[in-house]
Amino acid sequence: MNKSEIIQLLAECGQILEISGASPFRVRAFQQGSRALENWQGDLDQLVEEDQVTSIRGIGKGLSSIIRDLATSGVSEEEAEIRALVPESLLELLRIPGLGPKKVRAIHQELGILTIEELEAACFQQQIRELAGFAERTENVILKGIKNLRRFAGRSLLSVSGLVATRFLQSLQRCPAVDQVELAGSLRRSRETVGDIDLVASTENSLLVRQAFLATEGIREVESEGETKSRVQSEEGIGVDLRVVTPEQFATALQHFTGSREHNTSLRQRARDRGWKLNEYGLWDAADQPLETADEESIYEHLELVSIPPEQREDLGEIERAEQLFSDGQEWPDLVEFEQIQGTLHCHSTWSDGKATLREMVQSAAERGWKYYGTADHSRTAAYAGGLTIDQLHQQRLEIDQLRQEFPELTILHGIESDILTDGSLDYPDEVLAELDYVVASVHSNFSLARQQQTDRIERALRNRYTTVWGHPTGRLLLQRDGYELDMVHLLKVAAEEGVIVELNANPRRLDVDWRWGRTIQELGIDIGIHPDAHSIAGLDDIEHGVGIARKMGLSCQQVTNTWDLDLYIQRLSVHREQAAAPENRVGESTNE
Ligand code: DGT
Ligand code: CA
Ligand code: CA
Ligand code: ZN
Repeated sequence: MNKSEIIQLLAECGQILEISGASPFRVRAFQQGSRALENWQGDLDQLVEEDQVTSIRGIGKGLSSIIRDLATSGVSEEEAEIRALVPESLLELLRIPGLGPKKVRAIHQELGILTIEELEAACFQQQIRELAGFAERTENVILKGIKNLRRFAGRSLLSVSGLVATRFLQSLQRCPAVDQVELAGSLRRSRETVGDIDLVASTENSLLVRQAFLATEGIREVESEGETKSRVQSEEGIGVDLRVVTPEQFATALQHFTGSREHNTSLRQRARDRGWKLNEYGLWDAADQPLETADEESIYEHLELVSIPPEQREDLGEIERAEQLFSDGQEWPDLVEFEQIQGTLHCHSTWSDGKATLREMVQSAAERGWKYYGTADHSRTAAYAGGLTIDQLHQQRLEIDQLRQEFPELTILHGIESDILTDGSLDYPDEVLAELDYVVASVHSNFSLARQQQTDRIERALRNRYTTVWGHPTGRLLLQRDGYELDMVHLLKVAAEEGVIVELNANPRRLDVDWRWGRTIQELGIDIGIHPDAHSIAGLDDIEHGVGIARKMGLSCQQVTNTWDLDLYIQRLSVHREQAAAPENRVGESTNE
């Protein structure tokens, strides 16, 4: 058993013990042990061999023998005993947001509930609200959680599947028999969640390619294998499809397996209208003669279309657009690219709930060669996240003054992520907000307000002259919860009118605002900011996911503020304030002309 499996297993043991009512001391030993192993960087197998597992801080004798057994034989007597303490199906209940081990224990003990289906029935019968520590509200939360669990089952985040895909891609790229290999499917189209990973490879020797694929690290199960098609389940629980084709078929296969299904249907219809035939194996004209398809571009060109970027292939009008561009002799306009990013706003630090200090974050921004970096910790109402008092905000300013001297090449901007309070006001008085370089206004509470109320609340915040950016507009958490109810079209119009930048939150759990609003955003001339909402140095890397979604929105670098040069960027941050001071200058249009 490998390290990540053991980490997972120890954490599960902690949960089982807690459900079973074991001593908090024992529960904590497993929780801490799991975390300790996760934070420890090193070769576990070697440590086990040398019988040095207790040298990891936070792992005692008891745990170390479990870890040793698991690492060497994959089984542990003690682990099996712990597993036997509670029915296995109770662990499934933990996947429902808001249900921790303590609640699951109560539900099981009081009502004898074992499965998600039984829990759902108990909610409908209003039995849960009768339990001590539960309320009517809990029933609704559980029901919604169950619904989401079913709806999202089997999909994974762009970030997770991206990592898994890279692992398989690299192992194929290292195989000398591979001619070309590419990512396809929803991941190549930069969808916000992914059902399974699709890879397409070309070769003259499919056996060697299949062997390389199956030799990739981290395969839980081989579901099928064959000359052209193989499918495995990765240890992360993600399916990986590999198609192996001949070099001549590569372009049409890649096009086909990139999809989307709907895009392909329209494209095939276009071929059929000419009496041609298009499928994953090639393109044939009316006389059944194969047409040259060396790359994807040539497929589109034969069909009198300009080549459409993969992110745009969703059958949402892109084929009509490609036809128009082709007949006008133009190309698909350039979409924003990661290399164009010059900095960002909306990053946290240990001043609030971040894991890295402000200095470490700034250092990393400087090392990335960024031109500007904005820190935006939580505001005072967000007590759960260590929100800053006015006093702390002033102290933070002193540290920033110091860092500005140390990092003269980087423009450090002092901002705040202000909670939008229930009545739509921001979290500090105007004179405090006025001292800041910018304000990201975000909703972090009262998610369940009625649609009109929520819309009014956010509108009020967007109309506040100190609001520079509308942070994670819908508040959704992918695969967990939907966003709050709001009138998006209306609020986007308000943002446009007020000159507020709309955030594309690049945290892979958010990717919010949703890319489907791309067209409306462009029509309204809204400027987007791709912000990582980073709580650690690694979190800054999330910008790349945001860029993928921005490309899916169809945005060019002109529409993404944090690709702009420093001067223009700084000017942009004060547009709302200045406009409010001089209403006759209202723009509401992009200022990047
Ligand atoms: P996913 O995996 O649910 O996130 O979404 P996709 O788009 O990756 O879907 P997937 O993995 O089923 O198939 C990858 C692409 O292959 C899909 O976008 C279009 C193409 N494809 C696969 N099976 C079919 C099919 O039965 N009919 C058509 N027209 N296209 C297919
Ligand atoms: Ca797929
Ligand atoms: Ca697939
Ligand atoms: Zn936030």
